[in-house]
Amino acid sequence: MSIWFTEKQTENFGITMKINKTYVSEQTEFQKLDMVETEEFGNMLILDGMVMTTQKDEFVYHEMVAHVPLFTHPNPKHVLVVGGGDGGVIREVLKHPSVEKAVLVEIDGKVIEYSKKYLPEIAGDLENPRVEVQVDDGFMHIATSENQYDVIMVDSTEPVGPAAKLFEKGFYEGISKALKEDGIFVAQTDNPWFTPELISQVFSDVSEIFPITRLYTANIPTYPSGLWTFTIGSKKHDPLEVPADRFHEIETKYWTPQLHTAAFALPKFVSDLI
Ligand code: AG3
Repeated sequence: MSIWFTEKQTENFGITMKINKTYVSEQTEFQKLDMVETEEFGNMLILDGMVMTTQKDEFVYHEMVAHVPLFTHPNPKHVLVVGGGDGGVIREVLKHPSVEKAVLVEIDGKVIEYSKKYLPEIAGDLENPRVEVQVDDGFMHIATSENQYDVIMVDSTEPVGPAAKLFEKGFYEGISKALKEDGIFVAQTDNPWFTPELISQVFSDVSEIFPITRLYTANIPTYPSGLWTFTIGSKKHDPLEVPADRFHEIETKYWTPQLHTAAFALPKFVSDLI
């Protein structure tokens, strides 16, 4: 008998994977956390029934969250990751030698603990001396930071449960305050097939606060619809005007200098949302 996991991505549609082993299945202080081994995608972290990351396709999301804003900024030194307790974004951030300090503020310490144990190639860099890990509420961290960061990355879950307030306009206002005068932020903003209104809403909120607002996409097979979006808000630097010589050598599996720009070319039904 084999065991299958389904994430119901909408009321009527889901993704199903064969599970070889369940390592963890527990209710943390904040959410339901499952860590499993899948046959097709390796070990996988699930929060509140939603796929967060898998060993096989994690590189797409983590590279695209980190490298697009970090190459857009001419000299990112001080970086904040909100959420992202699996450590994947941090691993990519550390590939940029200009980054002196990367702060990770994750609300759920259990995500960090189990990622270190079952997703070591994703979480391995959380111990790096350039990284400061805080188990804390990212919303509060933002609300109490001023003029501190060059780049902020919001690596949240979906706008339900603990992450709901990370999709509100007030949060983006806080981010703007927490950023330095030429700061940039990026947030994962779900997919255009099942949550088009969310993309439109976030884009419109962010563009009321940041002079440069852009949407880009990446292909992530285990996320709803596979077509994932990211929204950038920037005070000064435009991700579409990065001088070619800024792209230094970096080891990646998805991101390339060509893709940095190409990711902003949107299908018509997606550009119609913004
Ligand atoms: N954070 C965004 C995951 C959203 C996936 N949504 C879903 N499966 N319904 C990913 C965390 C990776 N560091």
